[in-house]
Amino acid sequence: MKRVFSGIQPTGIPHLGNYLGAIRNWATLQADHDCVFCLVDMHSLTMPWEPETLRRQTLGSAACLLAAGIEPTRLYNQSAVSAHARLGWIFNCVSRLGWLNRMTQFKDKAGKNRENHSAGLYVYPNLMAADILAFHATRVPVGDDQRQHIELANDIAQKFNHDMGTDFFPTIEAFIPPAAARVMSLRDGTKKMSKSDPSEQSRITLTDTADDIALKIRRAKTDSEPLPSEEAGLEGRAEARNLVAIYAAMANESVEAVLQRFGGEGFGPFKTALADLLVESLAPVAEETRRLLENEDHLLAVLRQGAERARSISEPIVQEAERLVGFLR
Ligand code: AQP
Repeated sequence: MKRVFSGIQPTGIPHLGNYLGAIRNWATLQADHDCVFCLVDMHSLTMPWEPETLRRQTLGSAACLLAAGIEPTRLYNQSAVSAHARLGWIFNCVSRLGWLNRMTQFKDKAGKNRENHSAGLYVYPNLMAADILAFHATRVPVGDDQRQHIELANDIAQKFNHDMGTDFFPTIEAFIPPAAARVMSLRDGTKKMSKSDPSEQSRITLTDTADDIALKIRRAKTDSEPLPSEEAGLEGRAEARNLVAIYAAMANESVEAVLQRFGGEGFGPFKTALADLLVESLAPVAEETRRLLENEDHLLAVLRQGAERARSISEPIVQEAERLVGFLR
């Protein structure tokens, strides 16, 4: 059985992009993969953070994932398992500055004011490689935005193997869902939907009520043209494309099929149908999340149990990596 590793930053409540790009696939993969799912709280320190908010959001994210169908024993938070930090440091020393300089996510997140960002943001992809390889995971379900980081993780694994004269680390395969691989902001179809976008209206979260969802979809930016009947008609219409792609992904239909149904109409009826579809799938997740959040002790116990399992898998792997680099035990 192939091992899957995937993580999500507890930098906010998971949103529709996280759901379609990651969480929904995680839930499906559990049936026939050995899955390890991680709340990557160490990655959350790469951008400015507030301790109490991080604590609250880690619990909130745990509740959302469990409500979305993640099995409790497969979930834990990264900082509770030391294998991540230990292998992350080794990879900091294997990875090359030239490789990190090419990472577009660093450029996007750091913007023009690079000198002021944390060193953690810069070496984030090295820790992500360690997250995966500490478990010898070979399949990593991620959104399209993470493709470059997976390629870097493979470069690190190969260089480690080459330098240490071993074939210890396996090759990782990014598992990118074809539909809605990148969900865009509801306010700007050229920006990805993100937890850190200051506008609440830019994203649908997994704790939104049915009313929140309906309102956000009603207010979602569109243009004044009717929907086209063919995919080519979405060219240059980023917001329309995004909403149609979301509908297609949620309904498990092709974009063409959605346009055949709604093409030629204005956005009104389409938005109503999209809101209904989203409410039907996401409102029960939000309700279950709220229920789980009422019992913080239970959530903490679930994470502790998940961390124990994660330790039992990663500890022998990271100890072997430490032996290979020449550390004494
Ligand atoms: N908009 C998106 N569309 C599709 N997939 C997405 N993912 C994130 N945003 C989208 C996928 O969700 C998983 C977890 O992502 P993450 O939270 O660890 O990091 P991120 O990509 O940095 O997500 P955000 O929302 O943009 O967080 P902030 O604002 O904190 O940086 C990943 O598999 C990712 O591909």
